[in-house]
Amino acid sequence: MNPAMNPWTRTFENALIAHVKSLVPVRGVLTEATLYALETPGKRIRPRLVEEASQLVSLASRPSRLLQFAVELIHSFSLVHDDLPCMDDDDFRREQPTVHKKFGEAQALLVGDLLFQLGMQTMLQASSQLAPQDFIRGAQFFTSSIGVAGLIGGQSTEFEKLGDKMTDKELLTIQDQKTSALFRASIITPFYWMGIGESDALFQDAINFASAFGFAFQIADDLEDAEQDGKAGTKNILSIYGADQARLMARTRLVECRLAKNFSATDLLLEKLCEQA
Ligand code: GRG
Repeated sequence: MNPAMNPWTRTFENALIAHVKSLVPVRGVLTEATLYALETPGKRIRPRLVEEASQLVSLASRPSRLLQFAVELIHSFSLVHDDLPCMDDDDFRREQPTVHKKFGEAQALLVGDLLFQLGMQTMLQASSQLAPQDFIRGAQFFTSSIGVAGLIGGQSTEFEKLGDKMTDKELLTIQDQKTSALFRASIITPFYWMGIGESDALFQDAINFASAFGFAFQIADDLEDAEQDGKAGTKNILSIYGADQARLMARTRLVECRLAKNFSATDLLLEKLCEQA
């Protein structure tokens, strides 16, 4: 099943676009290019994880929705910047021309910046509906997942180590920061926003699931890449463990998580890890 086709995803996408239009009244190339980046058909896995984590902890629908928008805006920022010539230099994303191919490099850089700003603004909008202490703890966790120990830091270390002999441990840390950190933010921020912290067993279950999910997601993504363009020589989890062992580890780690069945994306991932067997 293409998750982009399910009704939840369609409703989410319509709501996201309406939300962004309400925040960006000025029309021009920057707005057009930003909407283009958001409208290309993504899987919307992270907001779906927010939705299901919110149900687990009974977070109200308004702050949950705002967090879903925020995480997708941040994810979109990272994709637009990651595609730039100075980064991964990709011409296509989601089978459509990348933002810099369609609108030029300078605008694409600014689109990424704007998506980042909109993500932060949106996350802040949830503050009025939450206890201040809970909001701040969640907001700190959320923003840390983007920063130096999160996706921006992971990307930077990857460039720093490029060409160097990266150790297995370094690679696993980079991938945890680049990929798992935003999944953890999607699942854990609702917990903090409901006043549930580290001392709670459910919180620990959620951390375990989020990290296992990130690990399995990265392996599924690497398997897909290997199938499509067989980037031999690139160090990744497959080159450490071998494809079969990596697939088995990912599946085992995921199904052993107590919360695995609470998140619909688990099945999607297990399906992907099987398809490629
Ligand atoms: C801060 C510039 C910058 C980059 C951060 C997230 C990231 C690092 C780079 C994106 C490229 C990449 C391969 C990241 C690993 C995570 C990943 C596979 C992202 C793609 O996520 P999907 O599959 O994408 O959820 P869709 O298109 O469905 O939204």
